[in-house]
Amino acid sequence: MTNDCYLALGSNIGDREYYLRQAVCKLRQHKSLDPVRLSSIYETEPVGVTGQPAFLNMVLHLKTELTPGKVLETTQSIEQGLDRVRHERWGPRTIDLDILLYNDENIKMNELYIPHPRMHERAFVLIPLNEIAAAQYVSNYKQTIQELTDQLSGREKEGVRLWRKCSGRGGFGLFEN
Ligand code: A4P
Ligand code: MG
Repeated sequence: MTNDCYLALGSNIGDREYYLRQAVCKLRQHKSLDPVRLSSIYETEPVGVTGQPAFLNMVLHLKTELTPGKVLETTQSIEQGLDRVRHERWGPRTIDLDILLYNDENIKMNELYIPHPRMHERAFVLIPLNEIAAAQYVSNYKQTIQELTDQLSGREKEGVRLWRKCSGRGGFGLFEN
């Protein structure tokens, strides 16, 4: 499969690890998606709407033949299948699947912005992404993921704590059904 795509996964309701695991399983089962690398799982303080439970966040690198629009359709249908109910923006959720990067393309469609518009300032995205894609250059920001991560403040980094180490191909063992 020819295109490189990075997804961010987040959960802060119910059995958070279960929802992450289910989402990874469903992505692996899709015939046009080939997940190749996982980050570790991090526990993170909520950003945006505070006063909600802590999140588990991770990042996944996958290869795909799907267009970005089709990847979004797929991730949204996986969210629906995992009890995702949309109440308030940035509010609590069983599972959130965001597309971070698709190759090094800049995409601005009605319902789809890639790179994800807030990824460059979010420790809960950059720290896991830096674990698996530090050297990845993002033209939109004219910087690598490592450089973006280095610009996070100490306070932002403190809000992101390693929760379970499971990066690399071997990490998929944790996500078998
Ligand atoms: N959309 C546009 N671009 C994209 C993209 N690149 N990937 C559209 C996915 N979706 C994209 O998303 C709203 C709309 O964004 C969709 O209809 C889609 O067409 P949503 O998932 O329904 O709602 P949301 O997740 O509440 O909004 P959004 O904008 O994705 O929120 P964020 O910015 O992802 O923030 N704190 C911690 N610690 N960890 C988190 O994971 N997540 C959020 C959500 C806030 N605070 C958090 C975390
Ligand atoms: Mg989202």
